[in-house]
Amino acid sequence: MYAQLVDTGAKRVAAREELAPEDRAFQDRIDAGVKIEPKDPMPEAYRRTLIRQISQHAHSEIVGMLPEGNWITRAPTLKRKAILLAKVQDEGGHGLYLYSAAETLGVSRDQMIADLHAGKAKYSSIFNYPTLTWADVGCIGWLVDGAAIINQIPLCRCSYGPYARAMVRICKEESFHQRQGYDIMLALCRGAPEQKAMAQEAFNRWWWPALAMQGPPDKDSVHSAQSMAWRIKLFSNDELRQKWLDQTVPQAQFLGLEVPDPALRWNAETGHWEHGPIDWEEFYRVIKGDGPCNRDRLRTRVKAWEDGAWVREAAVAHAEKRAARAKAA
Ligand code: FAQ
Repeated sequence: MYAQLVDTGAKRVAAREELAPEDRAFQDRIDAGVKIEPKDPMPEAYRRTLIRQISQHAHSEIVGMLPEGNWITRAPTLKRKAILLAKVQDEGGHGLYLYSAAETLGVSRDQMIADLHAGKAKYSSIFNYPTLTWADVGCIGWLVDGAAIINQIPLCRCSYGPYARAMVRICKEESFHQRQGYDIMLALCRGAPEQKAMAQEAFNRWWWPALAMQGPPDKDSVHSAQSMAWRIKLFSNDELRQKWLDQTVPQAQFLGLEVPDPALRWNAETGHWEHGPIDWEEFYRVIKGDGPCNRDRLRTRVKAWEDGAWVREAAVAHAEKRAARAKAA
């Protein structure tokens, strides 16, 4: 269902002396910490890498509305419902900022959405898992938004100006999201034994997909080296995963939840937690379109797009009428 790796033209990181003079000048600007803006000259592969990453990030935010959206009508209290509504709406907003940031690179929003719907563009693996109980909403906020913040705080300092600026506001909102998820888990873990059991059961299902969502291990990450040279990525996938693990294990312990990894251990020498083997076969299956909910997620997005056609047409007609009226006046 999914296309294979998008060819950005960057197969390996070229040594400085191999670069054409204009690419060397570009790399010098990156190395000096200069932000690249839309009208600045940039290598075609840099532009394509950013379009790939930013559009996939935008798609993740939009598709990411679906698992939690599933619980808006069933949130346990009015307060939880109001919070969840606001959170899901924030994710939609993040998608829109990110589509705008990607548009500055010369790709149209319609094209990006067409690529998503055709299965050519990816979105985060994590949103292909189902939300079976209310505790899943807690786990998404706590674990998934927690992982997203760790990935996204460094992106506020990435080399491409519009992406970095979009990330600043997004990160502020994500930190509220993470806390609301943890608050749900706290309420469940301090509640009745059935609630605690529900929290543990959801945690067991989300743990491994959340650990994998920072991307393949560094040795298999095809884009990391070049993206780090261009300061699109400031940390590697494994570095981000480690930060998430070190942050999350003590939080799970505070909740009284058991991490579903018999090999999990604290390494006193390194001062880091270590996890057991991740099932990368499952990860690749999911990102190629064969996860538990991939088909359902895409079907829902395509239907929403088709059902909304009349709204887009009406908005265009309205804008044209206003422009014609303004011209006549
Ligand atoms: N899922 O060479 P790398 C959120 C793909 S937002 C699917 O390591 P890269 C907020 C990758 O695209 C979550 N595909 O790639 C929220 C590439 O395939 P391609 C999204 C994945 O780009 C919370 C291939 O594997 N965040 O959660 C995944 O250097 C709650 C090889 O991988 C972002 O997008 C994956 N997990 O590093 C919303 C952040 N991992 O493109 C709602 C920005 C890897 O060649 C509710 N993105 N792949 O076909 C990034 O930082 C990077 O793109 C990575 C991947 C780290 C995701």
